Amino acid sequence: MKRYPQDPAPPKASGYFRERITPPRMLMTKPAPAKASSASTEDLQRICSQVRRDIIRMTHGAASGHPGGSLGCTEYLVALYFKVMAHDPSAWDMDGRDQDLFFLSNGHISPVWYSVLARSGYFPVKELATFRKLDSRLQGHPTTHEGLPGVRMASGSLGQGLSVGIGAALAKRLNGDDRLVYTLHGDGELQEGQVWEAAMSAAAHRVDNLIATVDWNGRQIDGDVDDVMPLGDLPAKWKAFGWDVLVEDHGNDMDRVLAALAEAKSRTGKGRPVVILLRTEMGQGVDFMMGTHKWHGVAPNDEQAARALEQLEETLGDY
Ligand SMILES: Cc1ncc(C[n+]2csc(CCOP(=O)(O)OP(=O)(O)O)c2C)c(N)n1
Ligand SMILES: [Mg+2]
Repeated sequence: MKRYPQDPAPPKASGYFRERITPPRMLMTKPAPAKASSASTEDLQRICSQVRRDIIRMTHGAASGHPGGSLGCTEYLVALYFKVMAHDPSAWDMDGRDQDLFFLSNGHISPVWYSVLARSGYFPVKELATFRKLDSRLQGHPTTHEGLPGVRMASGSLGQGLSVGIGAALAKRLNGDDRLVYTLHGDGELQEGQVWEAAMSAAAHRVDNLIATVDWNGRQIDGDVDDVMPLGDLPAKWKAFGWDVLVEDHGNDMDRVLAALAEAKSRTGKGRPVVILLRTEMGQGVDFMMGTHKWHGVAPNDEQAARALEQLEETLGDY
């Protein structure tokens, strides 16, 4: 259409969109907040035992997968999903507004995450039997393509979870949503450069509604982290990148994990992102899987699975 100088100017794009933008979330009625649970330490330890059984049975059933890091991160994930996070599995959606969010960046430890998701009500526990099977929603590394409730990003490729977590935390800030974002990373994963770009940006943008945790087990896929590519003074590094740093040396002690998460939470909202450097033991709970990197990504055979299960009490019923 031909335009003449006396015609009123067309609306600017910014004005056009401003008129149609949804009202800010903070002006809407908030749904009932998702509640954190009141589970006792003993309850949580019993859940850990069952989750460890699931990890052994899933990797054994698939004859592949990553039991080592999964066993080491069990206390952290059980604490998070069964006690600390405010979340409602029955109201799960991708946005997770008004809920605490979790992103697993070291996606190879999917067995522990899938078990915790199922056991906390995101999908049927019996679906754990499909781990790593064709057409299963429980792929070896989580993806969003399968539509598995609880999974909001793909994480087979290491190094991306912090970037995604920061984006989610900024979105929460924009939406007036005061819930927190939690992320988990492997220590070997920290060798990926994107992590440090993300760390820098979180400090620059004062992303203080995010709690990142590093599974500081000292092991990675084919050796000890110190032998493959040492991380140096890790607490000093995170501090230098502008983060509030917490070191917890007992990442497989439920009370200590709970205390670390509570302390981290108390440090949110103060202008800096928070990181917990959590010392864990790869293979924790199964004697012959501890003290080595060798169980990073090896499934137990029949005899090994039986020996492992003898060490882990069945507390909630096997799937
Ligand atoms: C970008 C990228 N590089 C390499 C790999 C291959 N890889 C999978 S797990 C792993 C080791 C990661 O070590 P860590 O994060 O410490 O995990 P842990 O062995 O402690 O479970 C590597 C290098 C990958 N998945 N993605
Ligand atoms: Mg590691």
